[in-house]
Parts: sequence; structure tokens; C-alpha cells
Amino acid sequence: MKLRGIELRRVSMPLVSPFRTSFGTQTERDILLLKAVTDDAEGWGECVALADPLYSSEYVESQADVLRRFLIPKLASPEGQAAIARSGAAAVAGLLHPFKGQRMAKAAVEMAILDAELRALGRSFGRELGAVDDRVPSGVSVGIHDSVPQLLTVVEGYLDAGYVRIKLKIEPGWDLAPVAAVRERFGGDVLLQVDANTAYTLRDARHLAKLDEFELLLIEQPLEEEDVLGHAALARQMATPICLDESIVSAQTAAAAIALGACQIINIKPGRVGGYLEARKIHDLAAANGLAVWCGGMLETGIGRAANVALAALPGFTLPGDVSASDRFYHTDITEPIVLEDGHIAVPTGPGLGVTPIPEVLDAVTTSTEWIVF
Ligand code: OSB
Ligand code: MG
Repeated sequence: MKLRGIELRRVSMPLVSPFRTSFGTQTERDILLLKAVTDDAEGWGECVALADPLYSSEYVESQADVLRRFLIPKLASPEGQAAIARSGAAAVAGLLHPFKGQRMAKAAVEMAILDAELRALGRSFGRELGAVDDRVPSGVSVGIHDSVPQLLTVVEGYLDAGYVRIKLKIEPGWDLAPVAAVRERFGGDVLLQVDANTAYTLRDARHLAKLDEFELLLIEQPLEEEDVLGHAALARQMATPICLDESIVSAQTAAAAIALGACQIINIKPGRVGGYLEARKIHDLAAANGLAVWCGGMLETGIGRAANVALAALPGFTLPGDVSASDRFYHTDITEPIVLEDGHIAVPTGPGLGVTPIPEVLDAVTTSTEWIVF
């Protein structure tokens, strides 16, 4: 495979409604997309970094900067070109390994090259990653709201739409009451979980253990990302399974967290761990250790969403993911919309991602483009 160049494209997309988490409120998404151009095909990548470094250290401007300054030049170097010609996307992680962190940028460029490679081969992401299902159950992440009645209205809408699992964002002051209200209103059969995005400390253990009576599937990332030992201690003080998101940035950190008893479940986000190939390694590692995994989301466009659906169809993804329909976040997606059917999302079967940006729609939301020639 011969890479000719990479386009960096920034798009700005309004959200259908504000999305509030313990780290902030989003009303629009400023997204960096990559297009890898090879002799045979074009491939798309989506960088999941948010505008501000509040979820992780990465932010969209830093990821664009590191791509143009370090990562793309490395791939364009004679060594990079030779490795990609030999091994395609499988060479990317190794080539970029000397650069510390920056996993969301690395994931995006690997994804674009993998998409180009698979499109040229006529092979889908799902097939390449090892998908075993043709559709995946769809869960939805529900932000923090101003009031419990408001939250219940929103949750009711998602349940009516067919979502099979509800995730409530929580923070101190918005935890027991919304969870109790959702249980009381919609019953014990609803698959329900919570996500704190690091908002608590181990001193809150006794408070968090009060969630146990609500029979949640899991509590996601209650403590700081680096507090792996804290999560292990918390796991001994509450019955609700601990799931890690922010703390798991690689297969190595996953192995350590598992060995320390810091989590019973892992939320796998390809962007957070440096790419879909590393994500698959974490899936394999978790399966070998008997842990359940599920696919997280980062308010992706149809590009990232399509790839996440393919990943979520691997056999170890035994819990519904944050793989919702396009219209959960966007009135108009840049690809043909990803839709909910009977609570599930179909795994794309076309070459590569199986979806492509619609040129006019893409142009309408584009704020800048930059072509880096190899
Ligand atoms: O912690 O899972 C998270 C969105 C942005 C940053 C972090 C998270 C989230 C979500 C949304 O919960 C998941 C989605 O895209 O549906
Ligand atoms: Mg999370």
C-alpha cells in the first residue's frame, strides 16, 4: 500500500441537546477528521478528542498539532513509508510508539489507513476485527439534567425508542436520587448503569455503596484516572461492579488494573487506547481473564460510530455499548445515519467502515481543511 497524503479536516456539529457530564457541558462537537489517500483507495479516521482536556489530556487542537508536527511526518518518512508498504495499518502503532501519549491522534491516523487498506481489499472493519454478530444491542448515555422530572422524560423517550440499556451520568449531588427515580419509574428490569467520569474520591466509598440496592450493571470510573489502587479498594467496599474507562489507556494498563482487582468490567474506547487494533488486544485480554467489556462512545459522527459498531460485534463485548443511533447526538450526520432497529444497530458490511461522508453535508460543517502530501 502506497500512501500519497493525509487530509486533516475540522468539522463543527451542533448537538441535538446539551450533553452534561461531571466534567462539563457540551452543546456542539468540534471534530478532527482524517482522510488517508493511497494509490488504491481513500480511508477515513475520526479523532475522538474533545475541544478541552477535561475527559483526558488530549484535546482537539493538540491532536491536530501532534499529527502535523510529529505523527504524519514519521509515517511519511522513508522508514514509515516502507513499513506501511509492507504491513499497512498494522505498522502504524509501532512507528508511532516513540511518541508518548497522544493516543487519540494515533488512533485516528491508524483508523484512516486501516479504512483505506480494507476498502482496497473489499473487506469490512467487522470482518477484519473479528465481528461475530450482524447487529449489536444499543445503549444510550444520558447526561446530567437540571431536575429529576426532566431526566425521567428524557429516559422515557430513549426507552420508547427501543434503547436496551440506560447509562446515567452522575456526580456528587446527582447520584442516588436520579438512580432511585429511574428505578422507581421504569422498574427493576431496565438495564441501568452509571458513569461518574472521575468525580468521586475513595472517601465517598460509603456513599457510593448506597447505589448497591439499585442493582446497577456497573459503576463507571468513579475515581480519578490514576487512582487504580483506589478503585481496587472501592471494589472491596461495594457490590456494584466497577468498570474502568479513563484509567485504561492500553492493553498494559488493562492488564495491571485486572491484576490489581481494580475493575470487573472495562469500557473499551478505541480512541482512548490508541486505536482499533489495541482495542482488540484489550478485548482479547479481558476475555482471557473472564472480564466483560463493552464499547464506549465519544459522541462520534457516523465515521467513528460505524467502526465502534463493528468492534462491539466481537464476541467478548457481552454488555450493550454506548453505540447509539446518529440522531442521539446529531440532527444531520455526515454519513448516512446510523439507525436503531429493534434496540440494535446493524454492523456495516461494506468495504472498510461501510459508510462514507456525504460530500455536500461534510462541506457544510467543515471549518478548515489541510492537505499534507507525502
Ligand atoms: O465517559 O463515556 C464517557 C462522552 C464524552 C466523553 C466521555 C464519555 C462520553 C459518553 C457518551 O458517555 C457516550 C456516547 O458517545 O454515546
Ligand atoms: Mg465513561
